[in-house]
Order: sequence, then C-alpha cells, then structure tokens
Amino acid sequence: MLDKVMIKINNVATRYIAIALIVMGNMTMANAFEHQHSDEASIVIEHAWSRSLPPVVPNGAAYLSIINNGQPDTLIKVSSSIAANSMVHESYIDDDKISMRHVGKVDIAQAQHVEFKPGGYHIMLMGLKKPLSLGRQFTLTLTFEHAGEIEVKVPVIKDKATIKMHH
Ligand SMILES: [Cu+2]
Repeated sequence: MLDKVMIKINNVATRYIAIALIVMGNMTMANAFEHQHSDEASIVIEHAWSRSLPPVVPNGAAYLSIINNGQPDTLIKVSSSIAANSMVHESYIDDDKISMRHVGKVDIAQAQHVEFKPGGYHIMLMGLKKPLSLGRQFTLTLTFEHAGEIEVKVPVIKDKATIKMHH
C-alpha cells in the first residue's frame, strides 16, 4: 500500500517537473526572441555603397555607416558572395602615401556612429567574382558579436571620391 502511494507521488512529481521544464523552455524561447528583436534594432546600417570599377580591377571596396542604438557591440566578420575574401581595412597615411591595414574587429560603443568611407574604414572585397559595374547591387553580411548577422544591400555607384589605394 505504501509502495503504491510512493509511486503515485513520484508520478505526480515527475509530471510537475515535466510541466515546469516546458514552462521554463517556453520562457527561455520567449526571452531569446525578445532579445534577438532588440538586438536587431540596436544596430542600424545606412548608406551602403560601392564604387563602380572597370572589369579588370581585381579588388573593390564597400562603404557604409554603422549606428549603434543599443549595447556596445563589435563587428567581427564581413562576407560577400561577390568576392573570394572580404575583410575590414583601415586606410592610413604613411610617408605621404595612403596605405591600408587589415582590422580584425571594430568596436562600436553605445550611441556611436561609425563611418566606413574612402580614406578610413572600408570593407575590402578581395578577388571579385563579378565586376563592380555601375547599377549592380550585391549583398554584404556583417556579423556582430551581439546583434549577429545583418545583411546589407550594396548598390554600385559612380566614384564619390578619388583616392589612390596601395596594397
Ligand atoms: Cu583596403
């Protein structure tokens, strides 16, 4: 008799644990969605553009503005199917010559506005698979530590500035 009662209690306990796990699971999922939603809105990409180039040019660059309305975040990766290899570069002046270096990560503080523009940060598109011809549009994927992946459409437009680049 006592054994039967114990089994009954155990079953009830098991059921409560199961329900508790389901409720907790749903809460975690709800939190995850809410979190993801707020993160998506926190990073805004604006004014993406790329300079049109003759088809023989092997590398190109993309420029954009990153606005962070949320928590501090870090741009950790860039990629695009238009190039074999995409990476963040920073132009700098060395011996009166404009050079560029690879930048692994770009920290973006809360409320910061980071401008990728000729002469500064840019997304280097190494080994173009298609020419950056006028009127073309390609997709760039930016990966942030917190906001995750953000896809950006990049229109190819005429030169906004003429800057000599050395690799
Ligand atoms: Cu570069």
